Amino acid sequence: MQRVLNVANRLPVTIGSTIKKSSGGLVAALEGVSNNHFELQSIGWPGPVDDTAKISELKQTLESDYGCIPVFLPDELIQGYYHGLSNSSLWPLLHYNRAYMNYSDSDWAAYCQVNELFADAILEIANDDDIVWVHDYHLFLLPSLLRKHKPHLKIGFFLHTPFPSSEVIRCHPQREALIRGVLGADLIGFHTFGYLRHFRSSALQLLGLESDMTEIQIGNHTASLGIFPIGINSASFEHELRTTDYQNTLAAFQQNWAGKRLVLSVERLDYSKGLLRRLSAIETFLAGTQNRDDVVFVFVSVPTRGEVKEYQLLRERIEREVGRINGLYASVQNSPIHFIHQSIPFTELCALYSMADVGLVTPLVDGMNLVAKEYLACQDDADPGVLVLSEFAGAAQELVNAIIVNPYNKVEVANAIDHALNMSLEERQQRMGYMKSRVMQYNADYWARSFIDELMQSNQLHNKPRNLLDDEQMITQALINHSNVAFFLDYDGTLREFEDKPDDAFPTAELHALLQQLNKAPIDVYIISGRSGETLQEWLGDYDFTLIAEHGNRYLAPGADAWVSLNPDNDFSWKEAVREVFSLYEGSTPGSSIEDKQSSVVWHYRLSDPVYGGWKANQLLSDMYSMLGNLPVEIHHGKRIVEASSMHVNKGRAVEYFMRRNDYDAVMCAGDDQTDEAMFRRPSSDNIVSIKVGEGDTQAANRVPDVKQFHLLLQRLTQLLKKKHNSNKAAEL
Ligand code: GDG
Repeated sequence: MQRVLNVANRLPVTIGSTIKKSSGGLVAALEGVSNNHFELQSIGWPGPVDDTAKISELKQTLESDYGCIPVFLPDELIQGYYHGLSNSSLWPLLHYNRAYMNYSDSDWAAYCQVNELFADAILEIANDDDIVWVHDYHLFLLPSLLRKHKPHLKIGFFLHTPFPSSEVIRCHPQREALIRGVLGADLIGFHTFGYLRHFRSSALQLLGLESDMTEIQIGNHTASLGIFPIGINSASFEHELRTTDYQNTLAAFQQNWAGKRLVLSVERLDYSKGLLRRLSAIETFLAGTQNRDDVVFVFVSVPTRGEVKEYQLLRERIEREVGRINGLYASVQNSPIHFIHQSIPFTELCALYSMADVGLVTPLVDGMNLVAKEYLACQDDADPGVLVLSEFAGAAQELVNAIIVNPYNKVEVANAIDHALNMSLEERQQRMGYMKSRVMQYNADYWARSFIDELMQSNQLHNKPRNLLDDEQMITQALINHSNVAFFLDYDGTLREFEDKPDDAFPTAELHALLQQLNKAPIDVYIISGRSGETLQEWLGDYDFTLIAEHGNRYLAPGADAWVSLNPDNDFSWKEAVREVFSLYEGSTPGSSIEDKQSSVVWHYRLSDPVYGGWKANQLLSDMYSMLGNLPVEIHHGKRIVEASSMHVNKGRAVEYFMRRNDYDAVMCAGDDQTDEAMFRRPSSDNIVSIKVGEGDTQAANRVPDVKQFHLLLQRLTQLLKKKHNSNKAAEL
């Protein structure tokens, strides 16, 4: 049976004088999956342990009796990792609350350390064929930490909260590390398409990655994105509603509130749940109704995160408001708001769900909101209640027959309460039917199974060049055992990292040091770039390299004065028409610019918004394809550029030309973008080594992850070549 290591911040047990299984939504969700299809093992923090002497005994019991692998966390880390970074900086931002974000470097250090501790615990037990499923924002860094040590492990990540707009998540001081961390997963799941879209555009904007709608490529790895709206454990509600305990509780509640209409809200006392706004809407409703003595608003507000200041203040404000509203609108017969600030047993919760005339669920922002679904599951089909649901809960995407409200509009919410309390039986039944059957069908079991199924199928189907960091020997053998060797090296993105402005990407001192080594090595070096001849000559003219400019349009031999054309065609009249179209796009895309080269015209959008820029680039490409007709022009979509260049020119032809002329025994071609693929598209042969630098699909046979690693590879190769050359010379003597 497939083993699934299910990793969440908390283990599904509570440790007190005895160990109790907790009954949270996630635990219940995964129980069904575990029984039927997978062997499930939970990994997480068991909560604070008072008697540290008992840790090893506890570990054994948790493993053998509960299938749980505990990650014990020292007290000093809990504050920073859990109350600090997770709940005081990530939670508020994920819920669009910039003002509540409190960040400190020491919290971040604790968060990193705890993510490492989780990684250690998993790596200790994980086999290559296990699935690891990581849950939620406490463990954003974990997927990449695992991937680093076990590249073939199947890793899934599910985010239970919303993912906000990139304008919000970018406020976090560690935004890049957080997103990079999650991208180590094979599959990243969200409740809604909106969250997926925000995550994708944040990854593009903050990390400068390229992606299509449901996949993000990072280095050699592809992370797939998917939508998996979580469901409830429907079976446990069906079961509970049949118990006598439940029947008795329901009867007692009905007697207690006889003759009253009940409006129910259930949640953790959290600012994202919109309690204060709801109280204000209730006040508006009470002020406008004739029958206020007939209605009771029951608030079940479970205490949460009492260690965080914002939650303490919120609780005080809510208690004050409840007191004030009750003072204003209570009568001898009724007190309108019944505020319960504690967790209630599951049976009581079900009885409340079942008897409530209205489920009032009005979060300001909520990943999904299971309460809305649980309320529906407990409703009687013959005489159902009405769900009033915030448009900002993920659940609103699915529960479209609820009365959908804007929780910030107190008059709208007050009217919705009134509408719900006065709705006809026929309309209530109509609305309830579809929603309830959906909630019962697309339940937690369905959710977990569909996520795991997709994760199992998420295969890295892309062309997989060999990672040179894993195996360098093959190429060193191919290159050093020959005497007549040439390196064809692209410049931007291969020898030099990108800069926002192309002119700033001149060779650094570190690159010059490397080029000097290359200059002394017993090889012919070609710098083959899309840049103009002038720029290449200015930056690299002092070396004994052949400079090939404008994607192979012309070259300058070492020590020569004049550039030589490789282009058999001298008609560039097409450039004018192309420039005209490009300038329309320059005008309508802020941050973009046009570069005019001898044999090509380039539209750069490196400084534009990546999503908008990418969209305009696609438009430009389709305009160009329809405009070019029989013109001798080729269009390339490179890294944040669209380039129109002469058809008779490409890097592959230039390499071909020099290989034929100089009859090389072995050749290395290295590059990073689409224009370099022309060099890689050559018949494969043992002594032609093609290397893609960085991410993205390629026809190259090898890959190194980035410019830095490529530099290191070049250093090692030149040393080996020099050594070999010297020993050959010594042998000749
Ligand atoms: C996060 C996301 C997403 C509440 N009071 C009592 C009680 N509960 C149970 C409910 C429900 C759960 O707690 C609350 O789940 P929600 O989904 O409403 O909200 P979060 O806790 O914020 O959960 C959320 C969820 O993760 C799943 O992905 O939907 O958006 O924020 O199951 O029944 N249970 C009992 N007594 C109570 O007093 N027994």
